Amino acid sequence: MKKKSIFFVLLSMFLFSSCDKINKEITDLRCEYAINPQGIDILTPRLSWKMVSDERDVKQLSYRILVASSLDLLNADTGDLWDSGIVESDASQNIVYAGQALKSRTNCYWKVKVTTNKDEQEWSETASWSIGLLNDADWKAQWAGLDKASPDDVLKGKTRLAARYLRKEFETENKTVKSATLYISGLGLYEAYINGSRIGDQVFSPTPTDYDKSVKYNTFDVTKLIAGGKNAIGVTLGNGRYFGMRFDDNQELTGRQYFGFPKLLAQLEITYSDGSLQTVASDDSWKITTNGPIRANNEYDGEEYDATKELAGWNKVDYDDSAWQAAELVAAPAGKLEGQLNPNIKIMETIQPISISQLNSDTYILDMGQNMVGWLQMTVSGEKGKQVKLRFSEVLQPDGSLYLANIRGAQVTDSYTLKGEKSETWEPSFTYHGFRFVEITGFPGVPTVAHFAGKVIYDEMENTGRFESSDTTVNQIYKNAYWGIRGNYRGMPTDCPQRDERMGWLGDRAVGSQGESFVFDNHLLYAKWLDDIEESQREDGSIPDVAPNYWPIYSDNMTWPGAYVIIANMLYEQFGDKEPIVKHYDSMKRWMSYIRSKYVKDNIMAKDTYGDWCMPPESPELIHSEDPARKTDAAVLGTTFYFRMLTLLEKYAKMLGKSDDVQLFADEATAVKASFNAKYLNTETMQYSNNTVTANLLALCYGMTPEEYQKGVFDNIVAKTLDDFKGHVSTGLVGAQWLMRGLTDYGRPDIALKIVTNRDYPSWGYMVENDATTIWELWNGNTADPGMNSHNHVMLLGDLVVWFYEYLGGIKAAEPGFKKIEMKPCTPEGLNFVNASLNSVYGKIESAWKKEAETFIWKITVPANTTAVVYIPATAENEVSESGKQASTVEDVKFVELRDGYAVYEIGSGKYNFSAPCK
Ligand code: RAM
Repeated sequence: MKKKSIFFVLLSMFLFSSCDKINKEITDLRCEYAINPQGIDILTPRLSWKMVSDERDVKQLSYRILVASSLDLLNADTGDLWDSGIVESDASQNIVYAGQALKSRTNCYWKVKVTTNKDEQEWSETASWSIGLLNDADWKAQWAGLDKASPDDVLKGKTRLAARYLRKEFETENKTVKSATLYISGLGLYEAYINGSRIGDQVFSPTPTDYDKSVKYNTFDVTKLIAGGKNAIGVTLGNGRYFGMRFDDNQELTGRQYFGFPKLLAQLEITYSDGSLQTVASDDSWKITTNGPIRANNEYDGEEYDATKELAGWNKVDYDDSAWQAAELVAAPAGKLEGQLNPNIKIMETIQPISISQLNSDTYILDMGQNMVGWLQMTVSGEKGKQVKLRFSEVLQPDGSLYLANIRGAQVTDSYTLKGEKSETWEPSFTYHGFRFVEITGFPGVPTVAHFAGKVIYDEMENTGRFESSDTTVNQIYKNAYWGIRGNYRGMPTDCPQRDERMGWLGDRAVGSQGESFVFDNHLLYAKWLDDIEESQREDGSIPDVAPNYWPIYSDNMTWPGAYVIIANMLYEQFGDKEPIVKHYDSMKRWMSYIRSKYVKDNIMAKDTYGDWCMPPESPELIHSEDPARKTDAAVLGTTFYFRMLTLLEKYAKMLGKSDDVQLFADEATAVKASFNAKYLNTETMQYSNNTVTANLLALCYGMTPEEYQKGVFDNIVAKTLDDFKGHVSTGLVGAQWLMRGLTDYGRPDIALKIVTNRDYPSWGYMVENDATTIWELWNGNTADPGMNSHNHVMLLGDLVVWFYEYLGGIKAAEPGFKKIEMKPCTPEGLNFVNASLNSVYGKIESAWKKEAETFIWKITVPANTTAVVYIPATAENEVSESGKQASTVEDVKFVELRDGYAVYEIGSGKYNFSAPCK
């Protein structure tokens, strides 16, 4: 060890022993990737933590976990449920709980202590989880509701249904309340109150599922809300996806859009300090009314609220509910009750409108300045009975009125009838809109921007990534992507938030989900979506194109259902979570067997449904290209994806130790590759099929192209992109999944940068040029047929966001979950700096590079307990310095080799500052 480092070790020993405050911390304790989850039904949950340290090369050497059944025990360092003992390991993710068997309602409090190569740490902060109601017998509550419509309701076509209000008063016993827990599911959506206080700040709960297969419930600690003596619990039920929004006129109340009338399951358990338990459970002793202020609520059509019908005090004690009727016991949904682990949906941000203008005497147009998803809060005062109407759109017509053609059949109208108080502030409960503009009619007086606020609503997840560069177009595209991604999370990833669709289309998210995982901690949402997909699998093995399958479309192609297999890989690589692969392997395999036996002939999968969807059309008004030269052969799409599935399943089989399967998938992949190349690769012209960029790119990037043809095939991609598309995007959404990475991997990052900085058609920059603040569904979203023309879709992003982070930022997982990071920034001519960061499961990774006066300067942060392989653009090792010294002489920096124009080093955790002359 060199002298200096001995000095630092001694100094740090002195520092640590002389003060309690240490510069390393254990934070972010998670159970099953969630922070303090309540009511889970996983009996051997996995525990994880992060280590924060500014020091270099910090590694965990051992850990000890304590899990206790009470905080007091944990504080006394007693793990009555589990004491892992000291485990020598660097694992800080997914430690499987191996203590006492956990039962329904168990509260678990836990903490962890680690030793590192630098020191022994103090115990961490405390975290917790609780187990929900595991057995049918635990549920005393019964499903209650009203299985019929009231006079204002409409059960045909565009449905209309008033919200249902349920209430129950109860008295607590004359003892001290130790704890109170509410287990609740309200279908489609619920809002719950105890003694007038709202329980939780979630909206649109529980998150949507195929209710015939599963139903989520939420668990809340409501101890603080329980009063001595009389108490009241009240719940409002909205329709959500349970009471469908559209029925066929001739087929009343049928189809996958209709599960039933709203219903409630609620169980409040009060535990007294003497250990006794009081249960208040939903049943027919509750009262119900449909005669409240929410007259209609529907995600497509909006919410109608009549404040004159407010039921003042209905969710508090001593309310006169004699006009209400008794709730009925109704049939339980067929689906299995499950504790919801994926995040709830919440108001995540509030934005102020930027302007308001008068369109005609009674009509105003409000501009939020951003295409957003959520709802509008309004403050108004006026005469009782006056009605204000709000209609929402993403764009305006040239005359300044709303452009509603692309909303299709959605009515997107909220209305509020005033009760006549001095000032009334209202926002809806059970609807949401995708909008930038709002048409306001009937507003008493003159509305100003101050009367309104935009509530941005999506799943509560951390915004884990930051990205900016020296290019303003790139930055605006990233911002548009950020708004589009957050706007299309709704307990499932949706295709769009504004028209009468909002469905979980699989193909849109295949690679997009990976890009999104750099921006948001979307792990639990996608894990839940894989469950939705599995639940939608048919007996015969077929996987649909939409899940949950509110639109049952089983068209049997590879590119849409393939997202099931691809996203499991994303969760493993990006978050280090193997579980989705373990859990879904059999279903994936079953799907592949189904496809194989039904469609694969001579190793070719020729069935496809959507083609290279949304290939930029040759003329501005087309939705889809009609030019055969732009269309990629169905069999090319089908077979390249089929091959990709085989290679992923081979990888999964290996991980799971299924050696027979490994062999089967590997052999089949070899055979498919050979047949595919024999049939579609022209070895003279080195083109696949009709030479579309997508055909060549998929074969190349999936590793199907024999080595000797790879350069030729890539040259064709380049020629086609530059000659026929003049350096513009040359694929639809299937090819776009590999476009940016493919161009960069094979040596043309300059073309990738050109594609992303274009401001003319077709490009993401063209959208920006045309004032888009989100990503469009179509490259020609400003001119195409409005029938399929959402202004907030994320599918055309392809691998763009992955490219921003992995390539421009140089932040890529070399080992699952970023335990080892490959930091290899791509620094093309034309970009002068990139700042990127990702708060990974191990901690924050940062990469900020700039070109300054002929010098490339790169500051990076590697989280504790991880390592990185860093690539500095350089032609010789001695050109590279770290914090002012030649890099190879620095203690914590290990030179590996010169490779492909980079000097490669291995480093441990900490902050580094590299520089080298610009190449
Ligand atoms: C559209 C959807 C979706 C796409 C399908 C094929 O209706 O908006 O994004 O996946 O078509």
